[in-house]
Amino acid sequence: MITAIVTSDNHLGVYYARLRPDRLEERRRSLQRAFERVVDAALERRANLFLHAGDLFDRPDPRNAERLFVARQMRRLGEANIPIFAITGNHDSPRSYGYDGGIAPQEELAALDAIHLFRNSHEVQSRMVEIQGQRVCIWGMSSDFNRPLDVCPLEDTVKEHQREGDINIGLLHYGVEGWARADVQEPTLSLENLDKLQADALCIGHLHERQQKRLPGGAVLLNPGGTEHIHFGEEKLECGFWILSMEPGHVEAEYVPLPTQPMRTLRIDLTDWPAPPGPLSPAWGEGERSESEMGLAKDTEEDPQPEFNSSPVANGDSPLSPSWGEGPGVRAAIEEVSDPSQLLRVRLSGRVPRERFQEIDLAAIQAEANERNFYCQLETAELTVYDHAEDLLIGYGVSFDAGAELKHQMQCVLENYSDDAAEQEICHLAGQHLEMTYDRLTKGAR
Ligand SMILES: [Mn+2]
Repeated sequence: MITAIVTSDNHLGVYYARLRPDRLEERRRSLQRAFERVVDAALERRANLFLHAGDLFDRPDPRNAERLFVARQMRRLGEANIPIFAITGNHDSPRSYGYDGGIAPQEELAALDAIHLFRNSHEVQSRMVEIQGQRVCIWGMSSDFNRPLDVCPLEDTVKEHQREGDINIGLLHYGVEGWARADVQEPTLSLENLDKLQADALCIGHLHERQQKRLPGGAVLLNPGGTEHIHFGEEKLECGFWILSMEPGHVEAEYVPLPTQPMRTLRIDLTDWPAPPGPLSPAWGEGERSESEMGLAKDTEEDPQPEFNSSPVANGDSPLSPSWGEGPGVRAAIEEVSDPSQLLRVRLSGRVPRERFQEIDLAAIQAEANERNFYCQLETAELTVYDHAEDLLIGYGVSFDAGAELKHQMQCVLENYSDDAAEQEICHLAGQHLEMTYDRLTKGAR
């Protein structure tokens, strides 16, 4: 029996914005450890082949730390006489000829004869090796995501392809018809062309969900998926690698799962959360928050608590409510799911009036959640902010025009603060001055 270890999508060196530098290093180390476990398995099981289906690195120009790590792992395999065959994926292929001289990071290892790289991205290249008296043909084609989206990347090369060897194994890195998401626009391999290749096993990287399928011609189609969760949204996917056991006319695949760092997405819809105080209501912006404002006290005569699911539309007379930005609401929800070893994504969504949105201290929530977790990414892209007075849609997320926002706030103050003409005039002048100062200070910066 000939055995091969199949892995892909290790994404070594991946970067996370806003992850503390020491934790970023730790995270990158755990991605390395996942790949190291695959190499460990190859050594323990005395595999005959180590097959890599692309995206070993997260970038075409990995850091020296990742290059050194990979060199050491390849050396371990080399010392155990396990040959390595690899292709590049969309992440570790330069997207243009100018970028890094158009050279993939795997070329360095290939130049030192540590791996065999199928570097060509427009036709399948093959290599024959003899293992246990069998002629094993391994072929591959590196990925090129600049290809036309509507043509299977194998369309031209499949016509020339001849089956060779007693056992025939292919390496590719693209989405696969039926497995790829319909809404993602990228070149996709057709099952028809894959079947025409007459392989015994087809190892295809790229999609991070592990898959296995048998084609009509008998080939085993394998997608290893990742060896760690790379991006949020992948937390439910298994991580691991495949072990192929092959003899002529017979292929079996065993999936080996790998442990992962906890990852989670928490969705908080703010639409029906308790209403905020109306504009310029007594407690607005005043000193310390009382217990009742924090939502901790029972209802009182003069300060009744709104229902938890009360209307999000507030008016000037609305009662005081828990300040959900600062108070127990969002923070409690995050605290409940927090775990010091976890990568947490918090997705705020829903329709929220402007005043309530301004109450949320996003930076403070982000900072606290980052303390309670290994990492927290706070997202507001699904949050719709509107002006409840005009029911006017202001924007999505947090990227407003600060100048326009300032003017709108001044307008609100003018309308609500006082009926006295002299006071109104003072407010108006103050507003004009503020506006001019803002424009002067941000001139050229916008
Ligand atoms: Mn990929």
